[in-house]
Amino acid sequence: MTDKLISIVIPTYNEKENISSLVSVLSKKLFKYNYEIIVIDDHSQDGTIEVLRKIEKNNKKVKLFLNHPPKGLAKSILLGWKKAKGELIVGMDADFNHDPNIINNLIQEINDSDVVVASRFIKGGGMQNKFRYFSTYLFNMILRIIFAFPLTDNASGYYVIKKKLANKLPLEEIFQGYGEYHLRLVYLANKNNFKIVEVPVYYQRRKYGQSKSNLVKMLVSYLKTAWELRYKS
Ligand SMILES: Nc1nc2c(ncn2[C@@H]2O[C@H](COP(=O)(O)OP(=O)(O)OP(=O)(O)O)[C@@H](O)[C@H]2O)c(=O)[nH]1
Ligand SMILES: [Mg+2]
Repeated sequence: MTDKLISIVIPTYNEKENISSLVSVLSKKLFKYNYEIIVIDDHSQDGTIEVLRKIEKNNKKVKLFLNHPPKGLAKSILLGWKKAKGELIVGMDADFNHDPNIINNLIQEINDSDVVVASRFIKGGGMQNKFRYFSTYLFNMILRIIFAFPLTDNASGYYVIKKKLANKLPLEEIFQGYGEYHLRLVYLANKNNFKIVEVPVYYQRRKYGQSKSNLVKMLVSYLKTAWELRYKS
């Protein structure tokens, strides 16, 4: 698959300290591939946009787009998917939670599957933040047992997907809210009989900057999303 264009889609909000080093790790890892890096920023206030404009000038593979207000993680990612020209889309965070060093493992697995998801909960995976690790593990057990979700890590957010197939899914419905989009994506991909494979990933703590996620809010909206997928879709 090395000849096919791969679009790496990265949403950013206040990631000034992370984005340059992420782009440089990705460039090293992906040198043998045909790729583009699509960054969708949500009008960051910390200078991320200025940093990205400089990167864009020197690196033709990097393309910056600004999300149209209102601000939103999932809708930013959808904008990235729409701008992506690749046959394969890779989704990942900018803060090094999603280890860029294993990106090639994800890309290799897509040869024999439709979707590849990086999982913290299979052999070789894990998470530096042990509280998050155990709470997310428990949450994924509930997703699997009660709501019939397909994966060990349904809320991963680090994935590769074949764009042609992805376009068969109701993308405008999927990409709403915050990280819930990933629950909808894997649930509906499985329901549509896409072949999904998981590869292990070890989540580091974010390198610099602050988390934008609110755990309690996330738990409530993720459970609501799981309920809707299981009983209303
Ligand atoms: N475009 C856009 N990007 C966002 C928004 N919120 C977060 N992001 C980006 O989405 C990614 C994930 O955000 P994080 O704050 O790290 O959230 P998280 O990984 O779920 O939570 P942590 O485990 O606490 O890091 C990062 O690349 C953020 O910069 C948003 O509203 N719009
Ligand atoms: Mg993060």
